[in-house]
Amino acid sequence: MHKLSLDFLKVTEAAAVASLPWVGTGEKNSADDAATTAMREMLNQVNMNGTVVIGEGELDEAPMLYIGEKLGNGSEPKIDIAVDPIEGTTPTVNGQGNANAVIAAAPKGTLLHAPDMYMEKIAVGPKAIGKIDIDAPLIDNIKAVASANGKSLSELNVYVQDRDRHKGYIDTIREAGGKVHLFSEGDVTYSIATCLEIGNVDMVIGIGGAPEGVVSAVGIKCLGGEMQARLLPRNEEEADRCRKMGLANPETALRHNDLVSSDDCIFAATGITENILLNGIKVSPEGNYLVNSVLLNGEDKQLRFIESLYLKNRIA
Ligand code: VTB
Ligand code: MG
Ligand code: MG
Repeated sequence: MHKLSLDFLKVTEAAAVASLPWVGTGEKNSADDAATTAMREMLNQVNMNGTVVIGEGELDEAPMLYIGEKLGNGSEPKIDIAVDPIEGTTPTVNGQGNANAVIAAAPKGTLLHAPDMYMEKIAVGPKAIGKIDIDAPLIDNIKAVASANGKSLSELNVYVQDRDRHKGYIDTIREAGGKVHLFSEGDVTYSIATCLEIGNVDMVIGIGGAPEGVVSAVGIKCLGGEMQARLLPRNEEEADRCRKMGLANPETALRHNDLVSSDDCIFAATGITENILLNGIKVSPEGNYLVNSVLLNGEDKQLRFIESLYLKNRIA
């Protein structure tokens, strides 16, 4: 499986390069279409029997990279794929930072199949594995992570997406003396950062997209951190969609292994616009693109930052 790493790198690079013309245009649909088309084209060239398990939507609502779509040339291995061609469409089309093209893959049957809905998530780095419990009160988790990371509560840096729905979390963290860092978009990047020595991210907590949750869980698995989650169906219809995907109790706690159960997994991300993990694509005066990516796999657990130069006359 890890032998396909470079193929997945090309997939996220293609999606990011295809997004670039849409940076700052305000055209969300066009940006997503361009990235999705490019990602799908590349995925179909990979030697694999792939199935989208986390995609751009369900069969009836997404024309490409929908859940259940078969990808690749059909040869072994059989792979589950989670995609987000643009993780951060809003910042992309608003010309702001925090957008990446991301993908995660793992052997068939080892990734959570989840609809596109909200999910509560906790992500921590390697020092805090075994210390979090999504069923426990947030205050207990904060204290456990501070202690595992060798910090006092006042030294703890918790990253939370800037949304009204997170007021309760923010108040609890601050009342406990912890530092809250609000970010506007892109919880995958911050979740991965919990495992790296950048930004001093001790913990990410909050409610975001379930697709982004599964993609993050793979990246964190590759880096030896931990993630736990809980799907949050907002009505019976959403709960039904979960059940149809095999989740008998949609609101049950999802431990890291429920999100991704194999170590033989791959995570790739390419920067579209600047973020704490990656530089955005830079265009040289000659029109060449400098493209930055991160490539992780759960087998050798190495972290690879890869810089590619897309020459002007080779850019589609
Ligand atoms: C979340 C988060 C993503 O969009 O899905 C968010 O996980 C959507 O939240 O990283 P809102 O509905 O509150 O806007 C991202 O930030 C970007 O896709
Ligand atoms: Mg997206
Ligand atoms: Mg997204």
